[in-house]
Amino acid sequence: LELTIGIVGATGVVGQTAIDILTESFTGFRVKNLKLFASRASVGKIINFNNKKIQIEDVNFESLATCHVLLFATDSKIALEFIPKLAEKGVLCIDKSSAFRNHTQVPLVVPEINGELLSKENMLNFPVIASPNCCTIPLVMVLKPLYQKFKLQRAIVSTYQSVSGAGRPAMEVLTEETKNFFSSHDLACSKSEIFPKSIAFNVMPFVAAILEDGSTDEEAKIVAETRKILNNNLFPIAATSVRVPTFVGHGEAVTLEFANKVSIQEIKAALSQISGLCIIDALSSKDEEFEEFGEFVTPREAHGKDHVFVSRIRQVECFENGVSLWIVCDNLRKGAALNAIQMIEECALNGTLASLINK
Ligand code: 2RA
Repeated sequence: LELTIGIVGATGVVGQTAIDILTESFTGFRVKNLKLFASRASVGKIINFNNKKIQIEDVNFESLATCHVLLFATDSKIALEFIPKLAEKGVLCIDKSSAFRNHTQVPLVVPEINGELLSKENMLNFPVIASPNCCTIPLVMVLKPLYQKFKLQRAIVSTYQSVSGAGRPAMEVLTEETKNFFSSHDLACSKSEIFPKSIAFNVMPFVAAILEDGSTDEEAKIVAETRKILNNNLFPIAATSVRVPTFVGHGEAVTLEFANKVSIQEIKAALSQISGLCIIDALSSKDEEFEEFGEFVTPREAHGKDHVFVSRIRQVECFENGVSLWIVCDNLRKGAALNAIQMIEECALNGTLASLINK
């Protein structure tokens, strides 16, 4: 399929990662035209894509409606304003914001886990797909197969989220605060435009806003989205989201409780069936690409990679059948842009896009 693809929010870190990924080749579709949309400050800027120069346009309905597929890497406000009208025109809209994630008619998709939701029957009426939060994506790639196979009863998650999750300005804050420390040895814990306290040489149990029940917005998203993807609105899960001074790559420490005893070998066997997921520990055999990772993977090593990596799988005694593990992935790639682009691939291969185009 030859597609005109648009990226809304093209100058942000997720938008730029999507542009980079789209230079690669895919099964089922080819990018015939790429259209880039961003806020007024970036309009007219030129971006190179596959030896073509593309000028950034403002976010306007007429031009958006000429695309076959749109990837929204914007805030919820823009997504809510444009997506319903574009979907009505038959444009496949993939939304990276949280605007539609809890919408009952909109599938929340990680293609390796529940890509079957992107069937023609599901998508033709309202062609909108939500991509989960950057912590939910790697988490459900581990949880869903274990939930289906071994009666997973409970999950406790602590995240270690890099600053790129809060966008490029947050990466600049970390750089500036780090430089200031080395030039003035100033360790005052001061507020910035992005973070309520210093992020350099610090960690913050505070991602996004605090809600009435004392949890944060990010924690509530991880809980609600995981439950939606597991198809169990009551699944017992607790999340603590922590911002750490790393640039790219989110880590998650996860403890699970199963109804029955499950061996580490059984867990590894179940996870090794999931494409895009890679177990790295001292005992599992590794393909050559990941040999240098040794016994565990860190966010810096995951940066630029497409896989979700799982390390440190071990039995723990806090529950009768408890298992703990460590997950890491590139939050801008599989946690955001790559997950969205894999949905285009899925919709090209399963005939959804062809039906939308011929509608
Ligand atoms: C963060 N999860 O890391 C958010 C980005 N969507 O801040």
